[in-house]
Amino acid sequence: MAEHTEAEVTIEEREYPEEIFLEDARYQNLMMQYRCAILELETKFHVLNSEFSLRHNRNPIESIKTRLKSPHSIVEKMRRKGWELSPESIERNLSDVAGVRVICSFPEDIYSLATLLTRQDDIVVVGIKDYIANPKPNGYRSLHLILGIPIFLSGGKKHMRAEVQFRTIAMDFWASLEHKLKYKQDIENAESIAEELKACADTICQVDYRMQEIRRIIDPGRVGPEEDEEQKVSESIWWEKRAADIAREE
Ligand code: 0O2
Repeated sequence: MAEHTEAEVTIEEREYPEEIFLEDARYQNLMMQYRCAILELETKFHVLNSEFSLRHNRNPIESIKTRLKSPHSIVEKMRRKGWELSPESIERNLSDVAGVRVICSFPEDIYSLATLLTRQDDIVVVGIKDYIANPKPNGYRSLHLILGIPIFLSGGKKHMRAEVQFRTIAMDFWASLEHKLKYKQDIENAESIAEELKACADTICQVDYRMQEIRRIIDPGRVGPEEDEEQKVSESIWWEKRAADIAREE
């Protein structure tokens, strides 16, 4: 086990342990590295969006939201999980300090983008949670990837873990409202509201796929339908295989 410095021993006893992120250069360095991973990912998505828009004559990405987990949330999660608080432990245990949310126009864009991104040879796929193929019981849908992203520092290359969430506009609309409602603890009829939210999620999902069908009819894009279908089939097979490989490695 790594030796504890004086700062790490006392930090657990502090009233506001998150202050260590302002005081200790090692924490500042770690957060800087996560910020770099976010920048690298953002650039990769901008490049993919530009290329996709040239090839298919439309932008698959509606918007990109990024967030660096706050020191307060990091400390809270490390405590909740019973993990020691140190820069090494944060890096080893947390996958969501760097977060990127990619909002796509249509469900098929999610898989196309995720495939194109994870095929890049400098990216390591650490984990996949496909809540679109397997929605959560409450109706939550998104594709989550945990990735190792290379960042290039003066001392050399290093991979940082980051969480990427892919959603359609409709899935994001539902998740944002559901997230807000979660914090309203004093709701009456919580059970029927949960059922209603689940029904909304299912309706939203149907609308997503109906809109996708409409788009295919009115705007097949520059790529011919046969080529498009062929590419989609090979992507879904590749995706299934990749998820199975990752699960086996875990
Ligand atoms: P924030 O502020 O969005 O980051 P873990 O992160 O490992 O402790 P878990 O459940 O294994 O927890 O991770 P998972 O399933 O990948 O989900 C993590 C994130 O997905 C959440 O982050 C949310 O952003 C989103 N998410 C997952 N489930 C739901 C859901 O039911 N509703 C909504 N609205 N969002 C969800 P955080 O940590 O909650 O916060």
